[in-house]
Amino acid sequence: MKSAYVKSVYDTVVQRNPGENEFHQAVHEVLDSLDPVIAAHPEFEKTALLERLIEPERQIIFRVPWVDDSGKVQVNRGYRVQFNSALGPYKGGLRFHPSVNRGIIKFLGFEQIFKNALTGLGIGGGKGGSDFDPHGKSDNEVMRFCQAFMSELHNHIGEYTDVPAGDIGVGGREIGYLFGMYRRLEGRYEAGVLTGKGVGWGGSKGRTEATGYGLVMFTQRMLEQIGQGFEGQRVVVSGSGNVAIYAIEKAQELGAKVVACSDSSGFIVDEAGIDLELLKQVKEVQRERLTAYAAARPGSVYRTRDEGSIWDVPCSIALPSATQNELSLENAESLIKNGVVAVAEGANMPCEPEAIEAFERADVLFGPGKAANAGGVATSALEMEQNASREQWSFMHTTSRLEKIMHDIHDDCYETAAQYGRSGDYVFGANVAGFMKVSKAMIAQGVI
Ligand code: NDP
Ligand code: 2IT
Repeated sequence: MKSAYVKSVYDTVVQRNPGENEFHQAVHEVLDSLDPVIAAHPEFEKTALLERLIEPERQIIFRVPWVDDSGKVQVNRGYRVQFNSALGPYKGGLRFHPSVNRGIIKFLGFEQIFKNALTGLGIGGGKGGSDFDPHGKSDNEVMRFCQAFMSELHNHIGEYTDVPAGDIGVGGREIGYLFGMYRRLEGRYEAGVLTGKGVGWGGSKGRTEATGYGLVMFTQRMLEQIGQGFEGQRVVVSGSGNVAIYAIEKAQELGAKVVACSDSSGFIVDEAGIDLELLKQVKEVQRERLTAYAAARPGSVYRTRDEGSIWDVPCSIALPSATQNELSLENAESLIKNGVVAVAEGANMPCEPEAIEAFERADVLFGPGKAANAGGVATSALEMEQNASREQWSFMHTTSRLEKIMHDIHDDCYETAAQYGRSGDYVFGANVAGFMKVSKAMIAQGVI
């Protein structure tokens, strides 16, 4: 960060948002890319563009009281950060995880501004969630929690204002309960208020698969730049949730062998290649841990987090798809030593800044989350398009639109980086390309 203006904006972020480390980290990375852009555009400083960009338009924090199965009243905290609506209604997922706090929701909302801009689909940036932990809760508890959460959230969302979707801990089941409560409270069928709905009641075919598929499509396009593809590659995917499962599915479809995946307790290594049907059965149907996969799959090995790291499993492509800051410098060095060729982020900000620098130094292709995992939110926008036109597209139609969007995002990032003499730097390309779209709209719309 060389520009005094950019530096002062970053100092303000740290000072005004104490303790929100993930938010500082996400802002730092974007501002770091913006130096040359700010130098070429004095109007940004004049209109306090960066100061406006780093301050959410609105932050809503609310109490969520609900009754557990034993009759005890539980109280969680709910969040919705409506970060930027210059390009369209706020759009972004809801995360239910005990680690959720204001800084985490703000980092996610901030990333979402640029990611959504990159899709070119007219969506602003927002994020929300709660420190509620769905693990070990009964279906009825999850339903009561979702209803309590929506009894406040419904005041702040709508097809033209803010459109939430899933993220960690929020999948099809939760979106169903949330939508049901919204419909009851509002007394009308406003399909476009949430995305990730079930196919058959407003959901889009291909939304479940979209983030993981899009991640692999983006990575495939990066690999083409060096004359490679997924065929014959050895792949490690962290996580075993929505993003990870469909990244594994697409990578396998393109001829790769995926040998490892993880959950928050540990990871499995399956040298024969992950049995996807078994993985789906264990995770999506039984809602079980990966230990259940290892128990059912001869030849696979389970290791706890204390017994090792998934990033020590040799691979040529790594797709971190669990959570933020799950891949450290030490992990990056291990991947590089083992010959990794490409790393692309399925999760939001899974690689620590020092890990990204190490990949760049070692000339490893690196796809940042705000570009590589944009397929989920892009397909959410396609779901909104179908809701508005009362149409239902085929799976083929949606995934071919997704593929074109991912290729366009790749090319936009690649060409933007090249324009500034930073060929191959997708972090720079994604930050600058996303920023230019949002900043142009903000300037055109005046001081708002
Ligand atoms: P899921 O809840 O479906 O799965 C999350 C996976 O990550 C689980 O395997 C979970 O393990 C693991 N995980 C969660 N927290 C931690 C942690 N603190 N340490 C280690 N592992 C952890 O979520 P998604 O697959 O939807 O989301 C994964 C990532 O992708 C997130 O970063 C999310 O923001 C991002 N993302 C999601 C999109 C979507 O459309 N769903 C779109 C774009 C990005 P366990 O079960 O043990 O908790
Ligand atoms: O991080 C993300 O992009 C998501 N969780 C998906 C958001 C969405 O609105 O589909």
